[in-house]
Amino acid sequence: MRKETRLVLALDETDGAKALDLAEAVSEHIDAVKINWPLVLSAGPDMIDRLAEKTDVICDFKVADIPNTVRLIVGNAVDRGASAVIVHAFTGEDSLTEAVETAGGRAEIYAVTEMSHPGGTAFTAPHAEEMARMGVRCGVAGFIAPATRPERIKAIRAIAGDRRILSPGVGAQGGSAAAALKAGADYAIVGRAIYGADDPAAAARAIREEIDSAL
Ligand code: NUP
Repeated sequence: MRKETRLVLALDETDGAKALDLAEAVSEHIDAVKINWPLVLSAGPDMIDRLAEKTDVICDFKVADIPNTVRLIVGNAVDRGASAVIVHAFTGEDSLTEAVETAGGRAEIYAVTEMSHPGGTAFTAPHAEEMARMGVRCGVAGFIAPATRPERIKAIRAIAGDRRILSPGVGAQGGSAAAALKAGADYAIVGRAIYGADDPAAAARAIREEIDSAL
């Protein structure tokens, strides 16, 4: 995954044709597209293949399962062309290791340490550092840490070393891309603030400029 604009589009638009148009419209402002269940369930898993022809695709499936099922999900996403898959870390070392081994050299695995919404403070935050240390042992490419709590990005950065940190929670959830990057994130993940804007390309450009000025 390239690291130029430091912006990842969270493409939770559920209309497949609109999603493809959106990805195209903002392509010069983003390093990758992250897709999640809303798009895949409404427009089909073929969206992975189609988007992967144009850009790096991160499959945000937040895989949380036993190792065998993790292998089946991650393998399917990577075979379709995903550059990265997001998995939950709380499932433990065996599931996380299975994800990393299944992706092999073909794709990256990012582990969720702490979720960005208010509920993320209840169960994920108290164990985030522990999960990040486990992720490092398992060989993940990086972590998902909350732009809504930049001080928590700092805490994960202290453990992650040079692994990558991707931060959702910008815009609609109240976080700022600049603050997330200053706290140690490598990329800001932004959904509604871009795809819900009247002019998504202009919205993406504005966030990208905010990121540039923070670096
Ligand atoms: O902790 C997380 N928070 C979060 O918002 C982990 C995530 N993967 N996400 C995802 O990022 C969420 O599911 C959505 O796809 C995107 C944020 O979208 P938005 O709030 O910018 O619209």
